[in-house]
Amino acid sequence: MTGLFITLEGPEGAGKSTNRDYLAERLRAQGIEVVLTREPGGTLLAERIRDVLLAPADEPMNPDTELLLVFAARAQHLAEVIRPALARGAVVICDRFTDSTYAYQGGGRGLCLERIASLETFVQGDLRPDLTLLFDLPVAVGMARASARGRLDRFELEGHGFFDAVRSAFIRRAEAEPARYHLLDAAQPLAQVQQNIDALLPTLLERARG
Ligand code: T5A
Repeated sequence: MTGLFITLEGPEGAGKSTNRDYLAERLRAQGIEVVLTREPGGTLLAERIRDVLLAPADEPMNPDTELLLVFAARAQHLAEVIRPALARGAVVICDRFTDSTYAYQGGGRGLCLERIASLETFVQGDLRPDLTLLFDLPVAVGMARASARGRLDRFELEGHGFFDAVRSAFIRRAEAEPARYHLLDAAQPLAQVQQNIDALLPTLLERARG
């Protein structure tokens, strides 16, 4: 039995966490087992790596260190949570996954995409998301939402140029793989975004039930 692996991607403040919970509720209401998780994080050890990645620090983090920490957390997360859940047939909904690495470490930091791709294969083998919902919105709108929550993390302290590059990288990936990605306009009111998610439910249920 193999489950369904759904990832939610997009820039800061796009509504991924809000809609991750919404989608999980809708699927659970239909009797589907859903495992909700996030990256970086998802296990005790991976959450400790997340803390290192997100905490602003006096010593600048080398971009290669950042990349390796992201994949170290992912290796733990895959082994402890994602692979076992998929093996028992659950739907895994993950708030960010490797598309974020391509967007932030590749687009934002400018790291070589081939290097990211080789780590992806090393850590994941041939496991890739079945479906990725990309919540797209203008950088300024997302940053305003994220800032309204208060203290900014190490990534959120980056400037607009960084986030423009992140957003463009996500869009390029969605255009390159239209069968896997579903693009959502996350600048719309939440009720409208959730109506658009509801429209996907029949297909998701069909795929989740195999
Ligand atoms: N990272 C991660 C990497 O660099 N490489 C990687 O490989 C990975 C996996 C993680 C950071 O790590 C980096 C990227 C990130 O910088 P995070 O906290 O998981 O950080 O991610 P963030 O994007 O920072 O999380 P946010 O909470 O900021 O964004 P969300 O989850 O997209 O947004 P959400 O749902 O929390 O909503 C934010 C606010 O907006 C409101 C919500 O109510 C909330 O107040 N909102 C809306 N308001 C109006 N209209 C709508 N449509 C709204 N949708 C939500």
